[in-house]
Amino acid sequence: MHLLLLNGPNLNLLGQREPGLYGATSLAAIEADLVARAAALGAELTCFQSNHEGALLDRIHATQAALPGARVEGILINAGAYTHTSVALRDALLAVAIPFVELHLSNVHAREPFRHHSFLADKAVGVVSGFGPASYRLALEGLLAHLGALADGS
Ligand code: CA2
Repeated sequence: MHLLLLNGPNLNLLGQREPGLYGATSLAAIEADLVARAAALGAELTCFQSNHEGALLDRIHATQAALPGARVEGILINAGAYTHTSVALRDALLAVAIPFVELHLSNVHAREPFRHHSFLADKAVGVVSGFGPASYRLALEGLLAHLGALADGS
């Protein structure tokens, strides 16, 4: 089972700025924790972060390459601000037709109205928002439960 974790703009700053809002844990620490948790659950997780919309699209497209290890069965995505703006990201995720979970560190519904809309949420398996770094773990568990249920035919 291969999974992909995507992080969007500014999430490389985690742990360095605004700890009151986004926590004190770095993205590298979140990624390392999630890779280990995924391995313990029998999945191989690849991580990718970019501040550029096109780079995120290219990484999603790369899951379709005919290279060993390119294909992934599921995607975890914290698209950051692109969640609320990017039709292109929505189209890329729909084009590859890989089940994905949208996640956020903060509770976007407790924040400004412009964060209440997501261009991804209605196409996601599910959305996790508001649990800080634990959102990543909960999203991983949810995605694996979904993929496991698909494999079982239930
Ligand atoms: O809560 C989340 O995970 C968000 O995806 C974070 C985005 C925000 O635009 C979304 O509405 C919700 C912002 C990421 C900014 O990341 C920073 C990390 C540390 C310091 C400053 C920004």
